[in-house]
Amino acid sequence: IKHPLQNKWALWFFKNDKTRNWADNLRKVTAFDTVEDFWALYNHIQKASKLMSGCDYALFKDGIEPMWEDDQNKRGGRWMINLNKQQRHSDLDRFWLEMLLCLVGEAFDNFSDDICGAVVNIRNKGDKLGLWTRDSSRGEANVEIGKKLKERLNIPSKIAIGFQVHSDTITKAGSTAKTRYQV
Ligand code: M7G
Repeated sequence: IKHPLQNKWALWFFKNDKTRNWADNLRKVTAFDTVEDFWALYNHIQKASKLMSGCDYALFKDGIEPMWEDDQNKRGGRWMINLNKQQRHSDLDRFWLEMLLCLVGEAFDNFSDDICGAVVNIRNKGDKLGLWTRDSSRGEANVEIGKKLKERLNIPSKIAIGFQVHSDTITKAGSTAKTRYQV
C-alpha cells in the first residue's frame, strides 16, 4: 500500500501559444495523492530548466485552478522568488523541487490551509517561482509561510523576498506590483 499525502495535488502545464487565450494554454496534467505517485510523476516529466521559455508548471491542491480567478485565489497573493539568468543552472530545479516537497509534505504546518499551490515560470528575462496563498489579509499566516519557504530554500537572510497580492498583480505590469509583506 502506498503512502498517502495529506492533500490531493494536481500538476498543470502552461505552454505559451499567442494565438490562444491565456487560460486555453493551461492544461491539467494529472492529480495524485500518494508519495509514490508524486515521485513517479516527478521522475517522468522534464525538469523545469529544460522547458521552453514561456512555459509554466503549477502544482495546486486538486480543485483549485492555478489562476487568479479561482475562488481560492482571488483574495490571495504569492511569495515571489525572482531568479537571474545564471540561476536557471544553479538553483531553478532544486528550488522548484524543494517547493514541491514543501507542498506535498505540508511544511507550513499551522498554515497548511492557507496554501493554494506553487508556480514556476520559465522566462528568458529571468525565471520566477511563486508560492500562492489564499488570503492576502492574513498577515501572520503569510509571513510565517514566507519565512518557512525562505528557510527551506536556504535563501540567505540578507536576500529579501516579497509577497504580492494578486489583485495588484492583475492591475500592474508584471513584477512591478507592490510588495505587501517581506521576509
Ligand atoms: P505571467 O505568466 O504570470 O508572467 O503573466 P510573465 O509576465 O513573466 O509572463 C503574463 C500574462 O499572463 C499576464 O499579464 C496575464 O495576461 C496572463 N495571466 C497570468 N496569470 C497568472 C493569469 C491568471 O491567473 N489569470 C488570467 N486570466 N491571466 C493570467
